[in-house]
Amino acid sequence: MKRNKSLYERAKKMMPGGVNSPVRAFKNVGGTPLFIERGLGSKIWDCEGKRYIDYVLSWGPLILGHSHPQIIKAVKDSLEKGTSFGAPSEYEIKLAELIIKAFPSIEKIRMVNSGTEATMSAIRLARAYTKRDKIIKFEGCYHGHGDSFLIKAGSGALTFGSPSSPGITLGSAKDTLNADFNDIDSVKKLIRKNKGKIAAVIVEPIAGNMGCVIGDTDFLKELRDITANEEILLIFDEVMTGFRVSYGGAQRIFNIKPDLTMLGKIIGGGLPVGAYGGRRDIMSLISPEGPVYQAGTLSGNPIAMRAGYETLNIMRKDKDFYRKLEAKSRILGEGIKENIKKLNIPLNYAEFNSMSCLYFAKEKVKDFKSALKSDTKKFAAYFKNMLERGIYAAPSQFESVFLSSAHTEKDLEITIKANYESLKSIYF
Ligand code: KE4
Repeated sequence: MKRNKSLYERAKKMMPGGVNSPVRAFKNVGGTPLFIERGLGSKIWDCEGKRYIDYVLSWGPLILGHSHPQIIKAVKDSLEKGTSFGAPSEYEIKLAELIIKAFPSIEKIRMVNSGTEATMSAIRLARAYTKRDKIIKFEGCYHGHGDSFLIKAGSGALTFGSPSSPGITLGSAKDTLNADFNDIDSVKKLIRKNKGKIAAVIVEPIAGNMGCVIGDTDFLKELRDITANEEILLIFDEVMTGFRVSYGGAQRIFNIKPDLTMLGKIIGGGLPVGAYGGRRDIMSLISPEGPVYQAGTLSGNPIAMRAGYETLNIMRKDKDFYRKLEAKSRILGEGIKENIKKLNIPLNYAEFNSMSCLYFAKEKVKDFKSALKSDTKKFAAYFKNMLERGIYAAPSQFESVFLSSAHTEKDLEITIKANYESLKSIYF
């Protein structure tokens, strides 16, 4: 039996679905998940020695590619001094300083271990600050697996067609209201019906968990105005977009100042890190400064802080980093759009800087409902075709794919060719 298969059989005996995060199980595309042995630059190798060009990049964190020499060196250096102290260390300050400098809306920040922890903590903080219970999120947006968010969420929850997970009490679900992404009237309606009861609106400014759906500028700006007028906190979930779409995230591009921001992925350089931060008057409520409790054994882990610090530093020092990355992203996008045109097939390619999604849907995807119109069976066939051609993309239609500075023009050429051959074999 092939090694991927035998590992998968063993894994399924030990872990639910044989994985430690559902979307990795290839349930949405079928087949056996690949057990990855190593990564270098834009490539990963599975346990059978097969090489892939990687566009998942650990779901976004590896913007510099796998095993970047400076990151490896820094992590090794940190490792030799110990792995965890459960006490403050200097690199927590150094990483926090870089983030606060890059995000003017963040005056104070707290490091945690995942995006989920960041969003859960931010919501608790918003409720404490406003003394209100309800939150508004958007159908198809994903903010981690906290109870408050698994109500018509995106990412894996959407992939499995289980918009709300069992095990969530009515108590938590009743305080989560769902609006429609890019539809400001749906927000106004909820605010009218819940006057004075809403603590926060949380949004992915660019929704990377129903594929790649860009927030309309007017929608986001109106969201900022309405929440400010109603004394509702505006929370930007930039776990995916932070340091991805620009060094200052989506909020710099849209020039919008949220009250709280969540970060993750890239700020850990591939190690487990999440963070939430924002206005000083709000963050000062967090323990031990204030009464809102939030804690974590491995929060601010020195190795993870060092990996994140080195990652951000490399990007900060290269004034051309994002221009070069986005130029590559445009080459990939133009090539795929050219293929769609040449083959005359009804697909939609959505992109925003170095994140993108090929939708198997006729019309432009602008929200949850239109994302659901995608032909997930055709997507599954496409995913398999690309995998056979050595391209490792996200195993779900409802995820974004990412580019790294390690991807070469040769990688893009191979990918565009594989895209053409795969689409041709599915449609003709
Ligand atoms: P984590 O708890 O997975 O670190 O972060 C949750 C999260 C919060 N906010 C946004 C915008 C996110 O994209 C995520 C996590 N993203 C998914 C991929 N779409 C993680 C992959 C997975 O669940 O295995």
